[in-house]
Amino acid sequence: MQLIMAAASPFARKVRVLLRETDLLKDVQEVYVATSPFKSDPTAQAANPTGRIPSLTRPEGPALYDSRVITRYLDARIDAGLYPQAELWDVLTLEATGDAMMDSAVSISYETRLRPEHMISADWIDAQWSKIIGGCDALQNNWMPHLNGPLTMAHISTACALGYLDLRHDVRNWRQGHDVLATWFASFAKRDSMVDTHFEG
Ligand SMILES: N[C@@H](CCC(=O)N[C@@H](CS)C(=O)NCC(=O)O)C(=O)O
Repeated sequence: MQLIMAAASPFARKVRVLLRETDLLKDVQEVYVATSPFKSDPTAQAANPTGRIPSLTRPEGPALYDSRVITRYLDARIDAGLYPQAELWDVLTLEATGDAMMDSAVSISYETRLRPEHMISADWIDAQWSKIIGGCDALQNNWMPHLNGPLTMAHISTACALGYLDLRHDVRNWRQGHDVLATWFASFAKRDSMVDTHFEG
């Protein structure tokens, strides 16, 4: 199998952390591409008609895409236990929370990095950032017992979202008012899977 990905993508990082937390890295080749909303990479486009990454080629059918589909598929392949039945709806909601924070964070990156300066909307950026802070609030106020429990995709999605905030939006300081979440992340970020997928660029 091939994972079509970029090192900076938080969505791709979810899958890459999963591969390292399970025994699946040996079965998946990581294929680096450079893609953007304005210019899709041909390999990314061939695997996913919308040109987005990550996508996963697999032997038994067409490529899979959307990180949540890929992580669910890989988990099911080896019964990795990252979506425990007893907590399934909590895990899925938490994974969705991390993904939504990534959506907003990536959208701020596109707004600031890809648009001509005179077209950048400060209101749009502020609105997206308030969604991210809403996610941090909810994680810290409601979900720490889960995040302090056995590893699930909720942990991985949360950590990849926070890691991306550090990568691209460090100056906005998501840690302010989120000390408990920040302490959790400092510890989780030391895992080999996170260190191995850490990107600065
Ligand atoms: N919901 C998707 C989001 C994927 C996504 O937005 N990926 C970005 C990179 S971080 C992308 O491919 N952007 C290029 C584009 O939008 O064409 C997922 O979870 O995989």
